[in-house]
Amino acid sequence: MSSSRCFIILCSMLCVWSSVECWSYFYSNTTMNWETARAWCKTHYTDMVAIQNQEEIAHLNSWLPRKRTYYWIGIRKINNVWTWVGTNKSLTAEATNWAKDEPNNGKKKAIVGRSEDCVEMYIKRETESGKWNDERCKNLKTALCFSAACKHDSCLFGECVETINSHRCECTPGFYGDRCEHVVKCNKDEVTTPHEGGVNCTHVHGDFAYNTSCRYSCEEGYQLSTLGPQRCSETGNWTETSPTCELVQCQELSPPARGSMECFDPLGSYSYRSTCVFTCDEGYELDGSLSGILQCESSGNWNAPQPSCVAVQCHAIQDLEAGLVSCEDETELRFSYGQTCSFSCVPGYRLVGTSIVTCTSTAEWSEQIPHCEAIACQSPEAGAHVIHQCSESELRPNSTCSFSCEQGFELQGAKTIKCSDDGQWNEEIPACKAVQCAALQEPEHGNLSCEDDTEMRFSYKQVCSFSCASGYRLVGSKKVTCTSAAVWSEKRPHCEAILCRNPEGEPPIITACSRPLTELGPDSVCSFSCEPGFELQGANTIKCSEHGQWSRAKPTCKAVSCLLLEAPEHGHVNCSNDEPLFNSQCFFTCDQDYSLEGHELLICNRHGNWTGKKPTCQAPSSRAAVVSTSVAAGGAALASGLSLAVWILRRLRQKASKFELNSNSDIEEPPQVYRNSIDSLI
Ligand SMILES: *[C@@H]1O[C@H](CO)[C@@H](O)[C@H](O)[C@H]1NC(C)=O
Ligand SMILES: *[C@@H]1O[C@H](CO)[C@@H](O)[C@H](O)[C@H]1NC(C)=O
Ligand SMILES: *[C@@H]1O[C@H](CO)[C@@H](O)[C@H](O)[C@H]1NC(C)=O
Ligand SMILES: *[C@@H]1O[C@H](CO)[C@@H](O)[C@H](O)[C@H]1NC(C)=O
Ligand SMILES: *[C@@H]1O[C@H](CO)[C@@H](O)[C@H](O)[C@H]1NC(C)=O
Ligand SMILES: *[C@@H]1O[C@H](CO)[C@@H](O)[C@H](O)[C@H]1NC(C)=O
Ligand SMILES: *[C@@H]1O[C@H](CO)[C@@H](O)[C@H](O)[C@H]1NC(C)=O
Ligand SMILES: *[C@@H]1O[C@H](CO)[C@@H](O)[C@H](O)[C@H]1NC(C)=O
Ligand SMILES: *[C@H]1O[C@@H](CO)[C@H](O)[C@@H](O)[C@@H]1NC(C)=O
Repeated sequence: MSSSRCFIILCSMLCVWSSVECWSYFYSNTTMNWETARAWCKTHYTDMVAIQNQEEIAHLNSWLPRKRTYYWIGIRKINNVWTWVGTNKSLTAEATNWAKDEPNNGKKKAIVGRSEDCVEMYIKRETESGKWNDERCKNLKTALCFSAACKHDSCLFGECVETINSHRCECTPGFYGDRCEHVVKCNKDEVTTPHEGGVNCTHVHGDFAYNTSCRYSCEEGYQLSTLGPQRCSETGNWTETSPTCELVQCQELSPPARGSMECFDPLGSYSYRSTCVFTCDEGYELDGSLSGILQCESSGNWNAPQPSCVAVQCHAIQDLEAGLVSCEDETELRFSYGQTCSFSCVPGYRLVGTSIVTCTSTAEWSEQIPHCEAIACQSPEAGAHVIHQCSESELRPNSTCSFSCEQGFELQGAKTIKCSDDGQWNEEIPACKAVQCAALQEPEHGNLSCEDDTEMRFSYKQVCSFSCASGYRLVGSKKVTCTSAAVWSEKRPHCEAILCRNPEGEPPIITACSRPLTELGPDSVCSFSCEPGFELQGANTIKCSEHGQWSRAKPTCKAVSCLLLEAPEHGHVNCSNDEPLFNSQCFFTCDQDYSLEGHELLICNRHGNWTGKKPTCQAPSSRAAVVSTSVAAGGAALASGLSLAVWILRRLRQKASKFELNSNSDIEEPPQVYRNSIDSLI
């Protein structure tokens, strides 16, 4: 169909009045499939018809001629969605105009599987005239085209809307006018420049017109009262009233616990440029932050987190060697200011130093940290003569030391001492004392003298000596020594009176002493005599010497005896005793025919002399007896003088054992006169 078949009904009037081009419909004089129909529309006109309202449908139904195959319109199923191909907008429910039971995708015609993706419009049909039906796109139908009235510059700031045989402009908000050529303006005076700030407006469509956007800014430390930009809206109102610049506020601060805070606010409290200085109480210090000064920054933030005051920390205390630390607080704050820790030692150790320390405000402990020291007793200082031995090198509690003494000494005190838990010996350290022998007394009649005259004089190794008064002598050891066994080396001596032995003898000796026989001390004298018939042999007097010895030997008594008489020649003698002792009688007889001349009986007298001369036996003729008797008497006298001469002679010769007396005396006495027939005959 050619463009000449343009129907101008209302359009002609409108077009003239508004001097815009008209919206017109055209249709082909042949049938073709949908694709070809669309291409044909686009080649000769604007596009296939897009049905916009019922009014338009009614217009077409009345205006178009009836065709058996009806008309293709600009709706097609794309991706299963019915879409206006001209605008690529999907078909809305209210805009649909389907015939009854349509779209059915061809089910009624039983061509199952062949999709009916294109739309035809019934024109001048008996029923359902002006309604839509889905059809296969390959079918041949009349193309229904339109020619748009809107050109690209029909509306400046709006959408050109096609109307039947005309068009109109729908202005975008903010614009008005037939061609949307006018822009809405906002009140310029409402844009006020804030104190401490500025404003910068960007004009898109004209000064302070729609979409003019004003950006505000503030000096450092100030912030806008509103956040969003101020824009001129399509109603000509500003979206926002002009903001003000407000001083930046930082978060309010509070003084820290255990500390204080002082702030300097040049602009406002806790505001930009405010400075707060934090200080801590004694014993506390700022935690972590480098400085205690906080400044409010233009960002509204403090330059550092608010510091807190923490207790100063004393250095950590380690457990003691052999000891324990126990702190009041067992948390990690146990070494902080004001905290106390106490110390103890394990058994056997004692604390040296304080038992409790407190962390001071200067972060130092109040006292030096103590240490545990092994409890030890001092090595016992043993005195002289002490031998000791201890159980260990180190004298710990329960260690023992045993003591003994050198020989001759005895322990004074405990034999064993033990180190107590407090490091003291449980007993005094013993000493060794020389053993003591029994105290010595002076002997009776004597004196005692010891080497040492102190009280130690009877101790071990001491020597004491004894002496006796004159006239006494010591019996026993003169010196005694005290031995290690505490006994004296010797028995104690005693003083004994010096006495001479009792010289008294058995009869016939008779003793007479100057003093009683039991008291014959030095210078005592004893003299001796003999009973009759005996004669004393030796010194008759002896003297007791100062040593208790007699000056000479005790004399003896010798029985007096006469010369043994032999029988005379031719005669016999008959003596009463075998020995011619005192009172012995000898009776002489003569042989027959011989006559006795002289005493027939001789008696031994007390001087050892026979009472007469031994008789003779005379032959019957002999008569001279009387004369010889007298001669014999004279001869005896002569013999006495002779023996004296012999003694003198012996003295001269210095030797004559025959005459020595039975005596140890050096006192020479005159020789005794012995009655001996041989001697007498010398
Ligand atoms: C139909 O259109 C063809 C070409 O588009 C044209 O040649 C022909 O004359 C037209 N027929 C009628 C009856 O208008
Ligand atoms: C039409 O619209 C669909 C989705 O709405 C899109 O995928 C497609 O590309 C469009 N076609 C054209 C030619 O703009
Ligand atoms: C406004 O913006 C322009 C360009 O960005 C800039 O040069 C100017 O300084 C701004 N003025 C203010 C007050 O922000
Ligand atoms: C106006 O501004 C708004 C928001 O910036 C934007 O979405 C819109 O497209 C603008 N309109 C015009 C006509 O400039
Ligand atoms: C601004 O907006 C208000 C309320 O939305 C309206 O009453 C007023 O008329 C508008 N002013 C202008 C100039 O359009
Ligand atoms: C010492 O001995 C007693 C008793 O045997 C014991 O209880 C104590 O623990 C000991 N002391 C040490 C320091 O060994
Ligand atoms: C004992 O000794 C003292 C002093 O030496 C002396 O005077 C005294 O006579 C002595 N006694 C005897 C009994 O020896
Ligand atoms: C000696 O005399 C005694 C009496 O005196 C006498 O008995 C004795 O017979 C005499 N002996 C001799 C041998 O004559
Ligand atoms: C014997 O005795 C002594 C003394 O005792 C006389 O001196 C002597 O003369 C006497 N002799 C005789 C023979 O009688």
